Amino acid sequence: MPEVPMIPLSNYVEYPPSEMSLRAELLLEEARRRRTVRKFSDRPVPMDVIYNCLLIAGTAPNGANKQPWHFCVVEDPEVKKRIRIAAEAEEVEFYTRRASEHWLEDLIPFGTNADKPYLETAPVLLPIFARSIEVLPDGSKEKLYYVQESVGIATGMLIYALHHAGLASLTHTPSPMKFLNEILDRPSNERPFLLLVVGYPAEDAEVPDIHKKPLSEIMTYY
Ligand code: IYR
Repeated sequence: MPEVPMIPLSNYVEYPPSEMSLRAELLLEEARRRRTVRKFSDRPVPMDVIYNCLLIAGTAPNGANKQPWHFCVVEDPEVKKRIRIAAEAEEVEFYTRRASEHWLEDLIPFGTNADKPYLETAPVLLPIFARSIEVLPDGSKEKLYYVQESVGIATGMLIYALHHAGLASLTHTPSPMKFLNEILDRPSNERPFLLLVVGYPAEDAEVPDIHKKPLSEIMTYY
């Protein structure tokens, strides 16, 4: 094995068990306050918050540290409008033809339909791309590893960072999302992963009355 340069793990912080318990409890409380929002205010958000949250997402563990993600930040109303028009066209197809009866039934509690006004109302759209192939400066191509997992973890961290900072978000996944490459001029080795809608909730925002499973249903202890 070749010798590789390593540095000491210097930033790790250990908390006494009682403090650890409290930190986990407080974080759970905060996590339970997070709700996906579908009605946004048009109030602008502090952009430094968005940029720091993206940097937090960029700290995600990922395959061979290739960091196979790219985040677009869309504030331009014209670009938002183009995204809305293209997304709604896909959603009309989804709701009228592509989705199975079963899928449409499962969506009833959420009250969703093909109208996506929030794609224009919300102050910031964050289209997230996954880079499955790296194009090197000499034009040669390299396959990347665990791309879905890596970008999924980064996106989860982004959603939580935004929530922690006090912003609401919506994970929007029109399918297919190829139109994002065209509108945002992203290269073909980047695949649209998810479109995160970000802002303050509208004053009259409502959320579905849904609940998360208890530990006994999501965990098995051995
Ligand atoms: N992409 C569609 C449909 C949709 C699908 C699932 I699964 C959801 O959890 C919510 C919506 C839409 O955004 O309406």
